[in-house]
Amino acid sequence: MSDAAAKRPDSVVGAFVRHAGDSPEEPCLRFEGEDWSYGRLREHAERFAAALAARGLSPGDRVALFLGNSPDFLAAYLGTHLARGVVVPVNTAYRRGELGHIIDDAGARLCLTDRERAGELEKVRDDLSQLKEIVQVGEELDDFLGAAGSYEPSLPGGDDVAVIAYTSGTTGRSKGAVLLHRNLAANVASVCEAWRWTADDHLLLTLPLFHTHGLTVGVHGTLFTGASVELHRKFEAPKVYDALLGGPFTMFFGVPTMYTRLIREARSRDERPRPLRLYVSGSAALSPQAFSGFEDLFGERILERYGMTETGMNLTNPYDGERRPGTVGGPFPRQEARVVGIEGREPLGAGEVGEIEVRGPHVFAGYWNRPDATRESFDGEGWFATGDLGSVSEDGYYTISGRAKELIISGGYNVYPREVEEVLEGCPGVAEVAVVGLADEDYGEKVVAAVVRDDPNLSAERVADFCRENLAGYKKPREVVFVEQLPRNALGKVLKHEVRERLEREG
Ligand code: MLC
Ligand code: AMP
Repeated sequence: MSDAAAKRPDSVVGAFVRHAGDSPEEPCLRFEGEDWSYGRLREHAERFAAALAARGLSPGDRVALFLGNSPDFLAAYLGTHLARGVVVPVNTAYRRGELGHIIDDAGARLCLTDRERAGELEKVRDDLSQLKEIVQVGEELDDFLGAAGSYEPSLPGGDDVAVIAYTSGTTGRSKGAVLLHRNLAANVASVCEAWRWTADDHLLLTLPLFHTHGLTVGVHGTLFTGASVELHRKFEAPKVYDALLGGPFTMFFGVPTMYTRLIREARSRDERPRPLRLYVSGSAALSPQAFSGFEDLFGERILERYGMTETGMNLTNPYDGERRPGTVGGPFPRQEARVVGIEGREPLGAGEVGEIEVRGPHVFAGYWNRPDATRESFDGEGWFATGDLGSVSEDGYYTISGRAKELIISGGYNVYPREVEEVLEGCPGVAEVAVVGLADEDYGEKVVAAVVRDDPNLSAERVADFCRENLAGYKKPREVVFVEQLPRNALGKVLKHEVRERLEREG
């Protein structure tokens, strides 16, 4: 191992504690006008750790975080790690079925939530036998922290589980990706090196913290380097534009929808923000039009990169070299990627389209309690099959051209058609349903359902509402089209491409 590698901390929380010890007064976080130094955030995190310990949390026990972006989220995240626990972040849009499954599957014993989300959690609480306690931010959290005794926090080891992050599943329920502290530390070290992230950086972060992009890139990079972040509850284009006009930021990270909305915002304004050091896009494909539209208005070439929950960041356009629109660049330092044939799994040459595989210290340890799914995703030599289709150019730029998995990405959120279909099949009046993704100007792709109804009075609104009651809002079909029948092959399988073509023609 090189000297540099040997000095790299094997956990993000370890790096955070070191910065907080060396420079407790340095700014770490700004949230709704309030400043949090490294020392203050560490103190809050340690109190959370102590409170968990007082409740009998043992190393490896799971703590679910079902709350919006806030300093409490960060303190609970770091505090759980300081108590040697495992964090299970939960998408705040999830409804009872999705929420209950994750908390139950992970066996979380405590869940931190906020006022907006607590009601949804209450609906499933009785079914969650392993969940001992729900703590709501505010008075309840104050009491929880107040009951903590003295506690000497200890840092987790690199091989300890840090996070179980749930990814939507192609069939049935979502699976928990088990990420070790050393996976996360290795990935963030590579990201910081590739993007020249230093303690002088100040990030504007409006992504949700419960997903990879906001958490393991935005937050981890900040804490790993000893930099600072201004965190917003959510992305709102006018507010972000104002912040960019006035703020001392060096970086902004977003999904393509955020960039297309910022372009629209810029077109309605006379003033332009001064250049930042780095704008990064990921989680879904950035269109070449958005890339050039942004460059025209903001004077900067967005750096596009490619990642996923199981691996963190995999491929990146170069910081110094050419940022090529429509591509996601090449592997981060110390990580590998290749394209293989879908059937034979043989490595393919430049320009040939196959499935992208990745390998390296950043790749997760496997799916929680799903040895079958873990086995299916890895070959015997550590290569992880991403499920994304693509090719690599002679000079090493990867292009994502499709998906081996049937997946819709709407505004950076993943929606598996099967999950929506399963819910809609339970909607009274629905006989058959096929869900597909169609192009959408704002969200990139949108969820559309073709429905065969056996109740002629069933309305499109009712179908969407039924979905909304049972699934996160972003999974709800934006359009519902009633059809006489679904096209099927000789084996009775629905021909999705025909459904899509028909809906495109009629849309
Ligand atoms: C919200 N809504 C969406 C939506 N987001 N509908 C479709 N697609 C989406 N992405 C719906 C809500 O359910 C609600 O409808 C209505 O829109 C208004 O809600 P909102 O919160 O005001 O939404 P909006 O401003 O449109 O949000 C857009 C967005 C947000 C882009 C700001 O979706 C977002 O923050 N996306 C980021 C996702 C992300 O972090 N992905 C990273 C995954 S990690 P109703 O009817 O319910 O009221 C990953 C790996 C990697 O992919 O490489 O990074
Ligand atoms: P998730 O499982 O939520 O982490 O989503 C990961 C998926 O997002 C990947 O498997 C890709 O399909 C997609 N993705 C991430 N970044 C990009 C990108 N830059 N271009 C296209 N797709 C992307």
